[in-house]
Amino acid sequence: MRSRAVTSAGAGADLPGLPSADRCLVMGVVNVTPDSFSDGGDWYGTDVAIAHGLELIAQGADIVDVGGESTRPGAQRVSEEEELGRVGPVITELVRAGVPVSIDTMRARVAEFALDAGVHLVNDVSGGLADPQLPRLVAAARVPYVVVHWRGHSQDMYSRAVYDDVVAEVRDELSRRVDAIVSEGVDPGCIVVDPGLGFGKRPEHNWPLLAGLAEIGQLSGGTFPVLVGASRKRFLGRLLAGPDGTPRPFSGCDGATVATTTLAAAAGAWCVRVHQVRQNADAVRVVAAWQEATVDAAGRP
Ligand code: PMM
Repeated sequence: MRSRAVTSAGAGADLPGLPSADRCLVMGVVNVTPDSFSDGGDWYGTDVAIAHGLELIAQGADIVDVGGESTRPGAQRVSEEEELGRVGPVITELVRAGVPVSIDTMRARVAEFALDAGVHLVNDVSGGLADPQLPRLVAAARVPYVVVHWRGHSQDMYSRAVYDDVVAEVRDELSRRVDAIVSEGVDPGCIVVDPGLGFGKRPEHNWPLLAGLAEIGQLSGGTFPVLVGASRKRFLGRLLAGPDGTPRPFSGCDGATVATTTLAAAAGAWCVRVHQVRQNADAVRVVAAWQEATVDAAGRP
């Protein structure tokens, strides 16, 4: 399939050390935690986590995101030692197996271990706010860095979920974070931005952000690739609530996740972060074929 130009939300962007494709990439999630929102406990153990990471690659993931700390609303933090003990052996083995690995952490020490082990990307859901040492470490390692919009830790994230214009505010706050991170030495060409769906956002805040993805990547310093993490999040369960208002459990939200992947890919997102890889990997390929046919149709006399 011929390559497309980089879009307003960064699809097709080449980031150092990561796979590049003429479509939206798929990041498969391995949460090595007992308490993550949708898969807590499923991959909580070194061997099951490694096997799951390899399985996600077999299903079509381009990158595997390994995390050892739950960020579900209300979650308490785990110690650094605990987090390292959960992710360390999993990262080491997946890197050894040749998997493009992302470390999902807010801690410099965990990122440092992961970078020494050879991870390809640092995914910091606090956008450099939780641990000020983290951006400098990423700058020295020269790896891609996902800067997520964040207003504080999960224990009380909803108290900060107040917006007049959520898209403009998320974009402005991300812009300030990107400026700060670049001033710490991170190469702008390594930065990916993420609106942080569900992080300090109520269900109604996530929809304008999904609809405004192209804007999210347009920051003061230029155009940045956009990562979207909508997979199985509560706002989907709320949308699909039963007649009595009970939210649909996450296990019934995979179809809705594929729909968000399709929309994000069509809007030009660089990558989607998902728990169920196969269907989402199919969806990004459908969007790429559709986009190519759209370009061809536009060129017809
Ligand atoms: N969401 C979660 C964890 N890590 N990383 C990025 N970049 N973007 C996200 O939206 C994101 C993330 C929480 O999801 P989970 O605990 O259900 O996997």
